[in-house]
Amino acid sequence: MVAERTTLRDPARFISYSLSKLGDLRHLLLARSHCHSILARTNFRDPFLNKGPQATRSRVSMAGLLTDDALTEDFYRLGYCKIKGAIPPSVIAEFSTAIANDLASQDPPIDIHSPTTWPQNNKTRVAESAPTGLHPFWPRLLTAPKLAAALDSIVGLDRWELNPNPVEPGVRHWYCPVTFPEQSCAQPSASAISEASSRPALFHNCSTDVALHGPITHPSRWQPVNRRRFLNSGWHIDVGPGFPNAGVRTMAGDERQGPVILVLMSDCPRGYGGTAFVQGSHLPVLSYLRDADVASGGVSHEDLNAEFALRMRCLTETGRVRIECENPGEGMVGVVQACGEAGDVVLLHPLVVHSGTTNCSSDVVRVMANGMARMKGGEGGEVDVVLERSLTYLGSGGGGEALFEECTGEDKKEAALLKAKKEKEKEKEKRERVKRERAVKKREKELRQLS
Ligand SMILES: O=C(O)CCC(=O)C(=O)O
Repeated sequence: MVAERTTLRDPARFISYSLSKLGDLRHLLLARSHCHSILARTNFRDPFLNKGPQATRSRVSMAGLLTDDALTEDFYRLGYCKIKGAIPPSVIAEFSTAIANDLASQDPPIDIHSPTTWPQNNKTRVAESAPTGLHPFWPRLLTAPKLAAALDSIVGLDRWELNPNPVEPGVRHWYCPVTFPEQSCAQPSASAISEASSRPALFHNCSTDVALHGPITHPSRWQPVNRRRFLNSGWHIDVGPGFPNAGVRTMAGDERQGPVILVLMSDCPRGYGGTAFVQGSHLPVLSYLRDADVASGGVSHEDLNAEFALRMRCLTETGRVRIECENPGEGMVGVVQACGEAGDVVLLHPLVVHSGTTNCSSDVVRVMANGMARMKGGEGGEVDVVLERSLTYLGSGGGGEALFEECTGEDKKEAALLKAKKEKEKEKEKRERVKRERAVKKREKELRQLS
């Protein structure tokens, strides 16, 4: 009775309650979320979860760290938040040793401290490790208090859990991409890597950075790339451990698709290979997912991913993706990088579009542990809290608005034209280089004959 009286005093809960009598839980949640998303624009605080857009309270604690409320606000509005010093140094040290030992046992073995053993070709820039659940650091990693407090605030008390990797081969909950410096990968064929690294740089840097005119390996010139350094091909949304690519995503969510957890295992300043993400991109993805859910009961993960990879390609190839930009301007999207110190954690919204990047340091290997929180069902059996809460942030201006636009035929045409133009320019540069090299050789030969 008390619960019902409380419900009746609150409009959002009243709608929920009434619709619940109709029975369809998924559509009930959507209806309530629509209601919240209207109220969100008037700075509504969600009484159900006691959270929502807010700007009045201090964002910083006495210790100078972001409060859990501020982290939650960043997570839902921008699509990410950073928890400084979340993982104790001793855990980082043990986890790092496990990764190093794992790489040393691979074929060919990689010694993380010895550049001559690092990948020596320009095909892949990343080695992968996934230490098994046998290591003793797992419980301390998975119960780290700052991380737990942030997840309690973002997802809700008792609505998430973290799992270690399995002891035997199986679905891994964590994997660690180890990204080697571009320059070291360049050995022994400098020309091969400069060719690979100079794939058309179509991104705009926000700052008027002089280093833009410097070498492509300068840290300010980092770029989002896939494993094989193809620019613009690494953008994706995480599928979640064990969730099939062809599986259908809906607004009901899935326990395998909670917040993405990036643990920085090495210090990662700007340009040192940190994950790149599109600020605010979770909101257009969410809106697409909601529409697909209403129209046809959801969308497969691979189709969702392909749709937003294509939108990123269109935006990039029409010059509307800006690097290191929190306020990219109308019609543009801003890309930011997960930077920080070993032990910091960056939490990404499960729908954020993100990518690996080039490691432009001269000799620092980027080590990161990438996991995902598992969602736990609530009393009514519903799994997802994050998607539902995110709906209240639609229209809150977190950035990424340009991603709401589908690629138009014109965009696609323009992108194709730009691509063709770039390729022509590259061909021309190559022809001129060959011509210059031939001229030098000819001259050298003449000089040799003269002497
Ligand atoms: O290497 C990175 O920073 C990105 C990794 C990533 O996004 C992924 O594998 O899902």
